[in-house]
Amino acid sequence: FKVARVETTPFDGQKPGTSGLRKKVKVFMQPHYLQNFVQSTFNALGADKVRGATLVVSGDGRYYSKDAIQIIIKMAAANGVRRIWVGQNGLLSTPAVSAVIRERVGPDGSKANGAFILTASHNPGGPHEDFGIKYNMENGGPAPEGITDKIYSNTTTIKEYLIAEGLPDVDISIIGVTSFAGPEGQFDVDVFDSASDYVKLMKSIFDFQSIQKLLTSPKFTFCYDALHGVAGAYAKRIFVEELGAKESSLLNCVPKEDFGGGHPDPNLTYAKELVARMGLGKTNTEQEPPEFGAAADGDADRNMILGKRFFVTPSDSVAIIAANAVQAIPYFSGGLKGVARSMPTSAALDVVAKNLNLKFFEVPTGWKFFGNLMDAGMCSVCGEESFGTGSDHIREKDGIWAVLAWLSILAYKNKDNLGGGKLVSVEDIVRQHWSTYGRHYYTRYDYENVDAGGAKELMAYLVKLQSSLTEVNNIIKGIRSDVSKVVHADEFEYKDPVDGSISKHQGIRYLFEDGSRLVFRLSGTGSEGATIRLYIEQYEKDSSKTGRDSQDALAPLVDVALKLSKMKEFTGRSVPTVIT
Ligand code: VG1
Ligand code: CO
Repeated sequence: FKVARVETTPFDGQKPGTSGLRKKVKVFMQPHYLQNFVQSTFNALGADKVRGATLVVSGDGRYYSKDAIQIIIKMAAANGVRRIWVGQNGLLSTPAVSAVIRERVGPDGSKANGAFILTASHNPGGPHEDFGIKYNMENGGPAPEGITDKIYSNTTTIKEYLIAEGLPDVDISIIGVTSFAGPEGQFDVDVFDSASDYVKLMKSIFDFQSIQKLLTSPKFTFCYDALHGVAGAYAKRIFVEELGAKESSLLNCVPKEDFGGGHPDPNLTYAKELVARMGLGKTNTEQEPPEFGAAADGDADRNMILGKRFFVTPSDSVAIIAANAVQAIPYFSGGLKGVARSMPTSAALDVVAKNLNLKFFEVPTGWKFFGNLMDAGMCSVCGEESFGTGSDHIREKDGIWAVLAWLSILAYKNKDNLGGGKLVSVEDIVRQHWSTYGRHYYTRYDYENVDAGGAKELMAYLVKLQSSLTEVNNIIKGIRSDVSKVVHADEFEYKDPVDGSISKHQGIRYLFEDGSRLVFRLSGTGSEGATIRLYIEQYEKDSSKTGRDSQDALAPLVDVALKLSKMKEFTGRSVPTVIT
């Protein structure tokens, strides 16, 4: 092949958000749009990092992925990349990409230097929905802000990109290496099995035998919903083939370009089928719900954990995993190096860290902030309230890992019960945790796709309000008398303890005297309009009061949050799009 230089002009708005660039497919399909972003990434990395490199290119298989992969292969070849690794059919979950970068050794002994991940995660897919792309580094984690800022600035000045001419499309459905001759030597495209590296890693972390005993016990029933995302490519291999779960326990496990028309977001609103099966929906299933249910998002880095008629909040989930990891998961048997959560995530993990005397960190929203801590050996387990949980086995959150962690805890708690005796359920584990550590009542209100101007004004109003706590408390007193008072308010700012970098404007916090919190943030993953997220939390230490319904318990704080922020006035919405 030959290298062609193609003239181009910048597109507005190619700024990577919380996790890469996400736009409507139609936007991505404009001539040069994807190319500009990819070339801007190569330029941000620098020729010395790109020449001779081995890069992974794959994703959750959403609509436009196959075309995008061919374009990226040709641009990589033209920019002097030595090898491209592609998961079969272009499928690799986000955690699997991270694992492949860190663990896979190519047929010629090569290791990967980075990856383009093609996903818009939990956003819907299809010709009229979203596409996305992000770059991950040599440690397997998302590019840090220093790089994403550089990529963005390159997109505003780009004049040309390089692409291989005369390089045929590569058949990514067939496993094997195809070699091409370029002006600077050989260029290889290596198509490999999407699951095997990831499965191997999971087997090195968990005790598959004890999980298998649980999953095949007649006492235990299991259900996993991939919402037609890429998790399906792993679920069958791991849960059915390795661990002996029944095929019928898999729901929506065939990856589809449009996720079957659904919204591949594992929460109580969008994972309807699973929620109904678990006995949580309004529809009464005649069958007894399974003991355990879980779901994943499009790129399989998120997880929702459910018990029979029981929802585990993600903030509780990470705390419970941290509290049990050393006993239940062989990978952690030597102890935890530390734990971390994102700022809006509830403080349930803080209490565990304090009790177990573990290092603890609070970082801004988005997985990229955990990577530095993990690379420095300061953090083993971390999580976000947004259904993200993971550990230092990779540098992304990991949906299937979280399910295996919960199955490990269940297997451990039931190791003497599977023959006779009552099964310790998901709900038992959570209630036990609350009675030991107290409970953080928690809810998140999302106002999706609101007018961007109104959303900005709301945030500006809240920042301004913070300057007088007296005024804030006067307003609150006028709303309700059964809510404690605000003792501190700020915009969250983070100084990375490893490299000293500072991230500002990471959300507005109102902290109350009794430990309650209200947090307001604008989403950085949407592709249109703005999404406001409101996070509401209240701590209850008294174990006789930890069993309430969370929406009831939080009603006074919700009332305060909505009135204090003038949510309805600014957004025109009287109800949120999603409540979790
Ligand atoms: C959301 C979540 C955040 C998560 C991010 C990426 O970001 O709140 O916790 O890390 O999505 O997850 P935002 O900016 O929209 O609030 V994923 O599964 O979309 O890669
Ligand atoms: Co995701």
